[in-house]
Amino acid sequence: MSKLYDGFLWGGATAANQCEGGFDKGGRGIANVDVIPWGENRRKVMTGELNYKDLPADSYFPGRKAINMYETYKDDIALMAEMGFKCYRFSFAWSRIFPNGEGEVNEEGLKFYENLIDELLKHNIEPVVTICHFDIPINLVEKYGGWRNRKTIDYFVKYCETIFKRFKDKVKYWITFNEINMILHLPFMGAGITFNEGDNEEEVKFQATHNELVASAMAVKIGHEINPDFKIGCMIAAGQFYPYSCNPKDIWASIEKDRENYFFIDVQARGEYPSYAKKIFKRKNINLDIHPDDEKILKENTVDFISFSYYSSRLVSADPNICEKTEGNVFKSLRNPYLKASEWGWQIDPLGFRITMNLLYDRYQKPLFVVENGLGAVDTIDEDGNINDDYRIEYLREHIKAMKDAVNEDGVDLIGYTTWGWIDLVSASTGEMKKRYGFVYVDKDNEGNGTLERRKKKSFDWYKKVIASNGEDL
Ligand code: BGP
Repeated sequence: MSKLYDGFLWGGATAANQCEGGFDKGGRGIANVDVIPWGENRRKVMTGELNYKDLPADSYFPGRKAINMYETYKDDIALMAEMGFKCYRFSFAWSRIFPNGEGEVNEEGLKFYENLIDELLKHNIEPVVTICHFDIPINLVEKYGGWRNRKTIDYFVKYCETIFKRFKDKVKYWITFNEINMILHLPFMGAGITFNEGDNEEEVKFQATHNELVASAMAVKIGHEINPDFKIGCMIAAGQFYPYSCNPKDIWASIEKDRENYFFIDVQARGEYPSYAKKIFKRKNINLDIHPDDEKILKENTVDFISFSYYSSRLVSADPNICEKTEGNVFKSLRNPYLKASEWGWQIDPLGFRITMNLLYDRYQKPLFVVENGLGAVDTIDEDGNINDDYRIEYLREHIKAMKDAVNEDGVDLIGYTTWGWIDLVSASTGEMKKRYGFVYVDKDNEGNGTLERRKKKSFDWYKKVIASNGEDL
């Protein structure tokens, strides 16, 4: 039975807005993620179709308190240590460090992350920090329009400089923007964008994208100046698009769909806008404000590694009559008759994981880092108090096998693997607690009721064994 190489970074992942809570504690400012509600309005606010200011007064915002890791991080880190985590991927809440995005830094916020990082290091857990996981201080949204405005680049760079300097000897792995391709699908969540009448919405989204791409490259630049040993990566919501059939029209459709996602990494890993993108902008009359130095900054500051989330492959057809759709990480896909799906309709495809990793590695030839993979499912507690989540174990087992094949059989250079939501947390797409990913159960429901008590699931000991055997004992 094969294992992974010594030093492989096994661990788990979370994001501040989905686990931390404490939105009004420690001097933290309000962010876009605090005004995204649970329920039927969630999607409309995330896409910018509904302005959060027009929400009903009794809306419930699950990210504000989440699972309260702000106060329980020490106990939670002890659970990670018990599982043998080698790394923990988490995000800083930008508005905890710069409450308004501009102006003074909040020392209490920096201190909070310093304490958390020290606690990880005490347990020999390598911190992997996402600088921006879907959040932006609301002041930058209201005053400048979020990432649609170039000014936001400067505030982001200031934020990066502050954290890089503070943690230069404690954090090595940094990820600039989580799932940067989400801007095109959920522009308010991904970039703090709301739309005005008369906007060319595509142009606004691609301008925000350009601003984030430049900001990401600037972060790489100053990060490497502050500590040349930093490893700074990009992050994409990955999952290969398959063609529905061998009809060349389907093949072409799949190439075009993949480019919508590869586009971001093409810029971040190769350092320039791909030629197909320039043609698309021209055809769609998208005119971007690109400053003279931008191209140089992008070219000279490509990422050190490519991180990605993988939950599912995707399927596309050129034939509009083939239209049975399924859900999956916000990306619409046709239903693949060869695959089973999760309770939320996300299709389960471990071989697709190997395929995706190979294609990413072939295309960029840079180290990869799997920073999200997992199964969102409903868990039930038995009469004797156990949670037998065999379905989760099965999902992870098959994906880890595929990942080992990509490394050991195909030669993909892979830094590590962090499962999404190692502890139950608020779902990004639905705001639910019921959609659980964790090895650790958290007592909280969709409406916000519960004791927040933590309870190990069956998968807890299973993952512990996987890590201890370096992926051999599955
Ligand atoms: C990704 C996000 C995460 C996470 C995950 C699972 O899109 O980066 O924040 O939530 O998907 O998705 P969901 O929570 O919608 O099930």
